[in-house]
Parts: sequence; structure tokens; C-alpha cells
Amino acid sequence: LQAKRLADYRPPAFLIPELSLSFQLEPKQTRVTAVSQVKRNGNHNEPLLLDGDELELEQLLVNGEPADYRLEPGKLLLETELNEFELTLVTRISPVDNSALEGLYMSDGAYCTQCEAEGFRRITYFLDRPDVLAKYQVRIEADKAFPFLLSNGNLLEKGEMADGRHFAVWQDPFPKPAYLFALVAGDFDLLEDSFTTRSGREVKLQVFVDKGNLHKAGHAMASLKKAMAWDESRFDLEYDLDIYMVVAVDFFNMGAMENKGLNVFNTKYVLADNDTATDDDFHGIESVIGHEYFHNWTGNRVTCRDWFQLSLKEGLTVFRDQEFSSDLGSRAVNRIHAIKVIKNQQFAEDSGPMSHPIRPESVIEMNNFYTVTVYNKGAEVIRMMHTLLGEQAFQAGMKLYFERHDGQAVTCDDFVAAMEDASGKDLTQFRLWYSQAGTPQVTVTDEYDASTATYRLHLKQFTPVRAGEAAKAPLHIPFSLELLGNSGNALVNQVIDFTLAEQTLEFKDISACPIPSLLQDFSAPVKLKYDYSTVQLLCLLRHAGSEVARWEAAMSLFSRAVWANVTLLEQGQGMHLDPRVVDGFRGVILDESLDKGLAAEILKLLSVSSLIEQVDKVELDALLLARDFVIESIASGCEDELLARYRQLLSLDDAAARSLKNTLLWLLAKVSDEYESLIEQQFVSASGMTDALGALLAANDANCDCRDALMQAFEQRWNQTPLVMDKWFSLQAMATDDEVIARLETLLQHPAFSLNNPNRVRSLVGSFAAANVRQFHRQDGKGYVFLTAMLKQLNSLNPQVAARIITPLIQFAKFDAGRQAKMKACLQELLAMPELSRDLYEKVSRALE
Ligand code: BAL
Ligand code: ZN
Repeated sequence: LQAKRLADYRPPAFLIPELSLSFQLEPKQTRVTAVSQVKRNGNHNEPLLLDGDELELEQLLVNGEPADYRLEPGKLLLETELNEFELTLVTRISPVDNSALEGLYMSDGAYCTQCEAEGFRRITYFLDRPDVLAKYQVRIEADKAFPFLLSNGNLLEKGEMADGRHFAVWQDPFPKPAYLFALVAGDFDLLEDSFTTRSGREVKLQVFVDKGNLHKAGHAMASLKKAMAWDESRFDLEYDLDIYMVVAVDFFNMGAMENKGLNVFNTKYVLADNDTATDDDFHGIESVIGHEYFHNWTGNRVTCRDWFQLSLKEGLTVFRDQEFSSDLGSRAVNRIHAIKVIKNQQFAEDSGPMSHPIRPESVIEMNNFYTVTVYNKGAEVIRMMHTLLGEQAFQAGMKLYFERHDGQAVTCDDFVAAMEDASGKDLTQFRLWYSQAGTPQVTVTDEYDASTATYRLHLKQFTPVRAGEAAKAPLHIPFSLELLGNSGNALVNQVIDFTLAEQTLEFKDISACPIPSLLQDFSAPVKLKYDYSTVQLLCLLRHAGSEVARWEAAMSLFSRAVWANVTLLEQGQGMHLDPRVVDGFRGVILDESLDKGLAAEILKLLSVSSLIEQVDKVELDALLLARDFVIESIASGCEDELLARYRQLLSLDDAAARSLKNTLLWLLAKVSDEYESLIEQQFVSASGMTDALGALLAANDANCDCRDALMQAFEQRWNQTPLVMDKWFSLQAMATDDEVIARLETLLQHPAFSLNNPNRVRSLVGSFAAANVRQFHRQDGKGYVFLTAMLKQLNSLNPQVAARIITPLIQFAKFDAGRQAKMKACLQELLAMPELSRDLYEKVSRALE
């Protein structure tokens, strides 16, 4: 299988400025007529080469006349000397057989599409690349059993046809690449509202949901209105069509899709009410609704020249959705969530076989590059520019970017150039963040000279090189730091341009050795090494000016305690926890002035996978024992305080209080089975899903005796509500006992489970592999075998989902030889499959290289 390379980019040989599509929808035999106005681009005599996949071609006409053509795998080739012509193509497709959920498919009886990245070629032959922008007119004909016929833009016309059918015609005035095309036909409940833009235009807002779910659409609608207002006030960006539609579907590979004027969403990011959705779900909906809306400018009005530039729209739009959440809610808690994604997932990706720069250079299957690197590290790169330039210059850069590129398909470099030109800041070295993969390591040492009252910080940076990679150059790192005096007072607070491999910072008039708070707010996506003492960390936990830095200090206290116990175990000694660490966490439980959401984040401590990311090699069995020991020691040491604070929080009714309360319950469950009654009581009396799930999580993680009964009660209540059953499947997958795999195998037959539905697969199989480190990495290899069996089935059903959930199996390098051998054997088995999809092939072959 051939990889595509960024270096091979050439402008398209032809353009298609206008496209008229006509769909005669039938589940097995949909007829698509595509009329393209084709224009040669430049002076050449190359043939027209269109992309196409899984299509049955019925007719091809050039200017209304039959013409010769050739079909090659994935391509249609038309030799022509014409410079401008009308190309008519009639193809047939079968939406009901489309289990890959790319192109036109059926989700629970409704037709819908997903065209990003390269799904449009499964609808008709076309120049399916983002730098070919066309104005679309779309006619949809269907049985009246599908009352809503939707596409991008404005509705031009609708009407009745013979034989119980009807039609609608849509026109999108904005030229767009094929990946932003969308069609939906189905029967829905509809929530309508409107938004008046700053300039006084009225926009109709519509949220379409499955019948019976209207009462769960309100939060998505409210979030959409907030997003529209926020983009006007913070980014000076107004919506541009008269209608904005969101359709929620059950079967969806991604979270949502920003098709122009017609977003298609996974139901997970639309449907919510207090009984069925947690506070985190509500937050997730607000964030994804915002994300897709913000794409209207960063992605749709200005799009990507080629798919290597994906981070141009995704990194920027994630940054924008993070800022939206932070302006509306707790900035510190939102920042902590973003940092966790980088430290737990992106660092893992960057040290594994799929490591790539935020602008990849070589791709076999584009769907494999919708990654935490392109999205989340991409957002960190935008955030660093924001830090370096400041809000005002950054906004000037955004304005210039839109002035220069509205309506165009451009590159990451064009974005940086706009930032550079608007601010006057030289970003030459900064551009390396786009081309260099890997996680830079920043090592800091310090010295204090009392005789001259001078404090020095020595900074070193280097980025590890993987086999076959060239040496990596120093990056332009915005390095944010605070120096604290002995009483916790701030002496210095600044952002340094750290650009050299080694750099020394000197601070004068410092009367005593300060405590440095380094890389505050995670000012760059790097691994920081500084040898903190326990006393320093305890001081930072209490006094750092940044709430995020306080959280970082607590996480360092916790992880140092875990690794110290791993060492004790390896030396055959008994485990031990410094009582000052327990005192530090006790202080957090008792501190009523601390934001409750922040306290919850601190007391959640760290997952096994984030601990694994801190080291190059891991003895997993020792790590699991040590982490359990430290958590149980903190919980037991603070038992009285945990219980008292838990009881105090029972009367409060806001999301931050619930988050803290549930974290305390999770810790109490680790103390002893004495607290099972508390768990049961919370479960029974829960006034919403957050508390019910909080109780279940505590019981599940501590493997309480009450777990099975609670799980059964939950299942009985919710077995008709798929999104809630996803939570139940996920809990089953994350159970800690040794029987979990046997239970998962049985659950594959559960009436609410289906391997065809990505949400179900992600909750049962994906959660097991990604979040149940203990059981997935069992020494006997049964976890790997279970995942491999699932991947073999998903390979043909839905390769995109298969390639998503394989991730933990290819990240084997840190584990011991025994586990590595078992993981590699599974990968070899996959590689030997006769019909291995491109999606899996790319990941498996890179892992085994
Ligand atoms: N463009 C794919 C979904 C998203 O990132 O919004
Ligand atoms: Zn996006």
C-alpha cells in the first residue's frame, strides 16, 4: 500500500467550480446523478482523474454525449482535450450495506452522510480533495416515510412526486470542498429556535433528534446559541447563512461533523437530560457543539489545501473550543482536562509507532490522522502562539488570516505567516513545531548565590529521536515561570522565549532561595524535569499563583510517592508513604476556599496510563501495587476528613460540588467495605445521572460486594436507552477483577450491544483496551487476544473504528519482554489477515517495523 506524501503535493489538474447532485434515495439502490462543470487548471494535457470507491457506474456523459473512460482501482480516468466541459455521472450505491459509515449510509432508518476525510468518493466520482471548491445544488428524492430531506445551504424548493415520494432542492452559496457536503433524510423530532446576529440577521436554528427525544435537545440548542454569541464577542466572527441545522444520529464514527450549515452529530454529543446525562456529558455537548460551530470560520470559510494541513483547522478549532469552555466555566479545570489529554494520550502517541508531527508528512489512510497529535497538540501549538503574541496581537493575526484567505484552501504556513505579519513577532523557529514530531524534554537545574542575591535557572531542551529520524533542532518554547518566596509570595512571574538547546536565566535581588513554579499552566507541550523536594511541592500546592500549578504540584507529590514505592518493591522492601504527602492531600480536602472542581481534579490523582507516560520502561505489576498502595494510604490517612467533607457536600447541588463529592466517595470506597452502605445510599437516592454513576464507579473500581446488584439495577432501568447503556458497558469493561474478559465475551451477545454501532464498540471494547490497564495487560495475554478477536471482526465491518481502538496494542515499547512478545504475536496475526484494511495495515505495519 502506497503512502501519500506532503512533498508530492501538486495543485489539481482540473477544477470543478459547480456541482449539481441529484439523489434518488433507496436503501439498497440509491441513484446519484452528478453534473460537474469541469475546467482545466493551467496549461497542460493531463487526463481528468477522479476518485471513486465502492461505486457502480451506470452512465458517463461529456457535454451530454457518451465518452470513453477507464476505471482503475479507486479512480476513473477520462482522456480529453477539452478545457471546459460538463461531466454527467450516474452511479449506484447501497446505503444499507455501508457498515463503514463513510459516504452515504443508513443510521437506524435514516439516511445520512459522512464525507470527511475521503468519504465523498463513495457517493460519486469526483476530485475528492479539499483544494477543489464547488458551489453545490442538491436535489433529494425519497419516500415520504422520510419527511425531512436536508442538505447544505438554503432550501430552494420542495414538493410532491408520484408514488408517495417527495423532493427537496438545496443550494449552498458558499463554495466548499467535497468533505463538507452533507445529506440527511429521515423522520425526526425537531427543536427550533433562532439567533439574531450582531448585525441583526435572524438565523433559524434547528436540532433534529430521534423521535421521542425532543426533551433531550434543549442543552444542545442552548449551547449553540452561546457558541454563536461567544464567537462574535471574542473572535468578531458572525454566522453567514440564514439557517443552521444539527442532526443527531446513533451510528457515527466521530463525535460530530461540521458540514456547512448541516452538522451531523453523534447522539452522544446532543442528547442530554438530568436523568440520563452526567455533568461531564453536558460539558462535552457544549464543547462539541461549540467546536463544530467554530469550524464555520476555521475550517469551512478557510479550509485546508490538503489533508496534511488538517491541524490548520483542527488545532485552531480545538483551541477555540477550549477557550469557549474556559470563558464560560472554570479556566483551571478546563486547562487541567486539556493537559491530561496531552500527558496521557498525546505523549503516548508521540513515543509510539504512530508518532507524527502536527503536520504529518506521509499518510496511508487519512482517517488514521484524526489524532490527539493533530487535534490536541495542534491546539497547544496555537495556544503557544497566543502566549507569545498576547490576545490582542493574536486576534489581529486572526483578522489578517481571514482577510487574506476567506474562501480559500490554505496551509498551516499561511496561518503562521498571518500571525507573524500582524504581530511583527518572528516565528521562523516556532514553525518547527509543525514539522518536528516527538515530545521535547526540558531539564531544569538551579542555583542560588546568597552573596550576590542571585538566582539562576539552567534550562536544557532536547527532543528524543526515533529509529530512522534525523536529529531534532531546539524549539521556540514559551516558558512560563513564577518564583515564590519562602512565605509563598510571588517574586517573579514571566514568560521566557526559550529558543536555545541550553539557556540560563538570571534573577537579581532575590533575598533567599526561591521555589520555582516551572512551565506554569503547561505553557508548552513538553516533558519537564526538575528535582523538586517534598517541601517545595507542598509549598507550591498551597501557594502557587496558578491553580493549574497547584494541581501539577499535587500530581508530582503523588507520582513521586508511587515511583518511590515501585523502587521499594523492586528492592524487596515494604511499601511506605511519607506522612507529609498525606498531610498535603488532607489540606486539599479541608480547604473550603479552594474551587471544588479544582479540589476534585487534585483528588482524582493519576491514572495508571498517565504514570506509565512518565517513564521509558515500566514494571507494570509493581506499578499497579504501588499506585494502589499510595491511593489507599492517602484515603485511609484522610478517612475522617473525607467522610466529613462528603457529608457536607451532600446538600449542595452544583456540578463542581458533585464532582468533588463523587471523588471523595471513590476514595472512601478504597478505605474499607464499611462505606458500601454510603455507595448504595447515594445510588438509590441519586437525583441525576452524575450521582448514580459516581456511586457505580466507586463500587466498580473498589470491586465492592454491592457492585453486581447495583449494576443489575442500573441495567434494568436503562436497557432501552442506548447512550446510558454505553456507560454501563464501559463500567463492565473497566471492572478490576479477573473475570472481566469472560463477562465481556458474554456481553457481546447483550441485546443492547451491536458491533455495528461505534458507540457500543467504543464503550465495551475501546474502554477495556484503553482504560483497563490492569486487565488489558494481564500477564497471560488474554486481554490482547480479546481485543485482537474484536479487531478481526471490525476490520471488515468498520475499519475506521477498528484502527481507533487498536491504539493500546501498538504502544508496547514500555512493557516487559513477556508482554511485548504477546502483543507483537497478536499484531502479526492481524498483519497476516488476507483482507486487512488500509486503516489497520498502516498502524500494524508501523508497529512491527
Ligand atoms: N472534522 C471532523 C470532526 C471535527 O473535528 O469537528
Ligand atoms: Zn474539528
